[in-house]
Amino acid sequence: TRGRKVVEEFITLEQFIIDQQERFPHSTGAFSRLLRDISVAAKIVNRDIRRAGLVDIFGTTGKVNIHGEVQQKLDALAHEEFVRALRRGGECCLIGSEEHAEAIPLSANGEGDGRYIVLLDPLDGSSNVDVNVSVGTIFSIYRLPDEYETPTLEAALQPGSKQVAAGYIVYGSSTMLVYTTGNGVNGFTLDPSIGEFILSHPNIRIPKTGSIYSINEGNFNSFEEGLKRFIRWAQEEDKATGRPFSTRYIGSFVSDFHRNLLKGGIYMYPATKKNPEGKLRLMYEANPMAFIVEQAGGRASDGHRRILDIVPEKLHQRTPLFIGSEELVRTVEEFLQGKR
Ligand code: P6P
Repeated sequence: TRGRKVVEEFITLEQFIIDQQERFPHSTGAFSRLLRDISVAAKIVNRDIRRAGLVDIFGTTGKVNIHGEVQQKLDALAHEEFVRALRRGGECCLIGSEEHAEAIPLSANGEGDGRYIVLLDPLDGSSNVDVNVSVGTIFSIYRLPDEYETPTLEAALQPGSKQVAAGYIVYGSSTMLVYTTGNGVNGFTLDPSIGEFILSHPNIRIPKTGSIYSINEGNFNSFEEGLKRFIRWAQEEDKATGRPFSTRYIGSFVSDFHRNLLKGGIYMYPATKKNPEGKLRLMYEANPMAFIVEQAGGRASDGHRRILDIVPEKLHQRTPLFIGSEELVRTVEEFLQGKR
């Protein structure tokens, strides 16, 4: 240590994945390689986002995605980077992406033996990039059920309870990758000087309650009565329950979710006049975050049903979403179900 800074012990994501794999002696390593492929794509997208202001990748492609939303160039770039990384890695046989109307089979005509399905929101909240607000990627991973020889959309439409892993990358003041495989939730921060994700938030637990709520109150008039009552309740003075709550709404789900996961709080995107089914998509927004929040001790519902129990019918179907600290989600459910 003569004159040299003693490097703190740190664990890279790669090392963490290998350590986790050793808990499953029969594992072939395919899942570990899939997670690595995702982390490589995340680093590439991170690079693209960090330089967005410098090269012409702002603005839109002029195309609209299947939801009628103008596709930002970075949306398309992020989608392509993840598809390329997953195709190159060979462990994924089918991708469902917000940016693509149909599911994308990767092992065309049966070649390749990838047995994992990845659902993806390549860049959620991308309209925030050109105003320098954090955005994120969300991913959800299923196994191709044994009864399927080749991957089909039907094989992808599994309830969230069947996910083998879920995670997100938040491209914020630092870039973090947070994921679960059903053994708790762990967060890794990218050290750009060495290009490695370093374990920075081991075993994340969401506080049982909190005093932050995230919702677009511009839609207040179209909220159902129970939700209006919850919001009025949240704004009453009651020191014992930390009220009045604070609202924090960034307009970027991954960022709002990540802050609430660490500090406690609830994110709500209910049915509104403009989005009568809610705005968030079940397969690649609500399900992965519901898996993560439950693994961290929180709760996620559509106001009546557990998100992970919803049996999907369409790749891009939407759902109302109430997600975060267990007590806050239970409270809003009581208001929505007329019990308060
Ligand atoms: P609104 C971004 O488009 C997004 O899908 C989420 O990231 C965000 O929380 C929400 O929509 C914002 O929607 O209707 O409040 O602008």
